[in-house]
Amino acid sequence: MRTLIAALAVALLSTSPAFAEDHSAHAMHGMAASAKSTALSEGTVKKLDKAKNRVTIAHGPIANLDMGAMTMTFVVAKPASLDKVKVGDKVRFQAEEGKDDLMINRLEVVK
Ligand SMILES: [Cu+2]
Repeated sequence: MRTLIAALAVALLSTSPAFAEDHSAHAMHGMAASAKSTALSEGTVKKLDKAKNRVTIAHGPIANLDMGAMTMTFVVAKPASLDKVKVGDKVRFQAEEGKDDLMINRLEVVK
């Protein structure tokens, strides 16, 4: 009985490399990831620091960063985008990992 189980385990292990090289599964992964990273998150502007190019936002969940709702400060990729918003504005934004901090690539006011 013990040898039968061992043989089964070997058989299972030897099939797994083939499964890992399933290219269609990889393609699906790529699609899901890119759809996620372009998703916009929502929040409210709490503070603007144009000198340091930062904005503090009380944000909802950010799916692409696996982040829950919280208030935090982001660096803004395009300084001019801070001219369009003011404290209290509801915004939609796209954030991703920057060099040191999380970076906002896209920021728009919700009307
Ligand atoms: Cu956060």
